[in-house]
Amino acid sequence: MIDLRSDTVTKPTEAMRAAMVDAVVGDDVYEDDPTVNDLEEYAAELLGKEAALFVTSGTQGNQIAVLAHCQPGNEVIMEAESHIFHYEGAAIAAFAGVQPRTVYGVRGVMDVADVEEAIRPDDIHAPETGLICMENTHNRHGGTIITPEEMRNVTDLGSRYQIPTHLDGARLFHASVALGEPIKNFTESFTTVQVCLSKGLGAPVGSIIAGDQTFIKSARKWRKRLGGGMRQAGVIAAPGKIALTDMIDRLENDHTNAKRLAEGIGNIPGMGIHTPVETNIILVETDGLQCTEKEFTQRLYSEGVLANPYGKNIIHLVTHKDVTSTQIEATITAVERVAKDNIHDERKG
Ligand code: TLP
Repeated sequence: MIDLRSDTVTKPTEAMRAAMVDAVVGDDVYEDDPTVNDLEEYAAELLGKEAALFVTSGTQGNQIAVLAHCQPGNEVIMEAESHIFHYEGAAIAAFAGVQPRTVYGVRGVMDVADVEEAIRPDDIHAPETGLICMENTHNRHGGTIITPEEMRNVTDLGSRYQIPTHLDGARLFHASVALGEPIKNFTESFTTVQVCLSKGLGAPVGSIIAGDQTFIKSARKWRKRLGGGMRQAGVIAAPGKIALTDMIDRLENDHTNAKRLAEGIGNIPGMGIHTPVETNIILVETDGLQCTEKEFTQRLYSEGVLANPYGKNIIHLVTHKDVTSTQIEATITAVERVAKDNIHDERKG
């Protein structure tokens, strides 16, 4: 099977597996697991923040940020297609007792005037704006990159209004590699940041959240409350460190494969590419076919390719380290076969 559902499906490398076996461990709730401490120190330095915390998942990292920054009754500004809004089971409402205020962004980039408009005035009727969130790269917009400058427009606004800013950087290293800009350029203006070790970087589990010491102290407590205080967590932190030291530069291959895949699929009659490919995510349009996107992915499955339907007439494909360029060509051939059988026939109407 060629698995293009997500870059979460990657298997740990041999080096990661060996590091798991050899990891020196302690009890991380007592903060004495040396492998976890080493990962957190390394990540804090890499992201240009005072401190960092190893958390179980990207979702947990984002939730901890909301919990640590906000009070119940606050409102959180976020992009309308963001992961926090779409895919986290309304956890910000369930756990933090806050409500989302969505702002639609072009390519995932919120217009700073729209964000300013969404900030609540000091009024007895209004919730207080507790946090502004951004996402980079932007998943549902098709792996689009938000430049450090575009992000700074929003974070500067946050500073002016004294509202903290949080970056969901599940795939931030993809943006950094694609633009050839150091990761710190993307993180420095945010109050807090979350990066995933398991999206494209190949680690089996885990994310990092980073910010100042006060935030991390609060985040550590929230992680414990959420049941995320792990004990001999060094066994999973060890591959996480390898994700950060050895697996970032190779993301360029995934971007090259994604561009080739988009080019190949874009040339197939009946198929289109929704958004120009910037990193490792491709949104494929199936409007020109007479099957639904769900039927299309079922047919692709029988051709040996796993993909996720993403919305009306849209399929989501993601390249990653476990997909070779040969498999990219095989995918194009499989898509071509399925499309040919389903092409909209004008004569039949
Ligand atoms: N996204 C997953 C699904 O939940 C959609 C995927 O397969 O892409 N932020 C962003 C931008 C993400 O794309 C994801 C994962 C997360 C946060 C959450 O990370 P996890 O899955 O570790 O909780």
